[in-house]
Amino acid sequence: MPDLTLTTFDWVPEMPRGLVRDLRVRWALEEAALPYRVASVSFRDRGPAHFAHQPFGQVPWLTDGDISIFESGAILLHLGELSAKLMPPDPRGRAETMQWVLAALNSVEMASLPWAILRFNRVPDDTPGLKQLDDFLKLRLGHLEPVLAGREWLAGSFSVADILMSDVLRLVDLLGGLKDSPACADYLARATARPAFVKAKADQMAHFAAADAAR
Ligand SMILES: N[C@@H](CCC(=O)N[C@@H](CS)C(=O)NCC(=O)O)C(=O)O
Repeated sequence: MPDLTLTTFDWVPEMPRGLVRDLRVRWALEEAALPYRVASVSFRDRGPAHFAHQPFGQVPWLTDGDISIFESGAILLHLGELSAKLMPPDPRGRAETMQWVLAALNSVEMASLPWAILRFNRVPDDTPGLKQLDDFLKLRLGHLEPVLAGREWLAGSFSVADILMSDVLRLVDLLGGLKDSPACADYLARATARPAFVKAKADQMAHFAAADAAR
């Protein structure tokens, strides 16, 4: 049995609650019914022990015994090796899952995150670069749309690739970016209706609410 501890911040402001990326890891752990603990690290004071696990001073990271892994994509691939509910064990299924994990992070999130930062900050429509970022994201979503219209999940059965892709799309949707992408929106609705997502999100909200109560 693996010995899994997920580390996230002890507290964050209201805004990112429900979006902090420990949710991706919680979701995968809940899907696979793997037992795990949640540990906290200070949001305000990030010391050398934090940077030793996550060189950018961010969260999440996961320890599995004496192995420590940062980057949500790498953590989910590690968990995929532990459960067929997260990654099909056959070579074709593994390859498909891995390619979609990378596509979620390196093709879609790479376009969506800079867009989201500007949209979240409600910059004026004539902000230099905004139109290029809008167009870049639309291009990516336009290519994802027929893929998701033709299948329920990215790599055959539900996998860590779907956790990453739908979590990337969740932020786009919150900022109004899926209005012209009905298949992406339906996929996101399917993914976030899963009991494991619902529990993971509720657990993250409760974790930060408990920190408020303790302050
Ligand atoms: N590429 C990293 C990004 C991690 C990340 O952005 N973490 C955020 C929380 S969701 C964070 O720690 N933000 C605080 C900061 O950057 O100082 C991953 O996917 O794990």
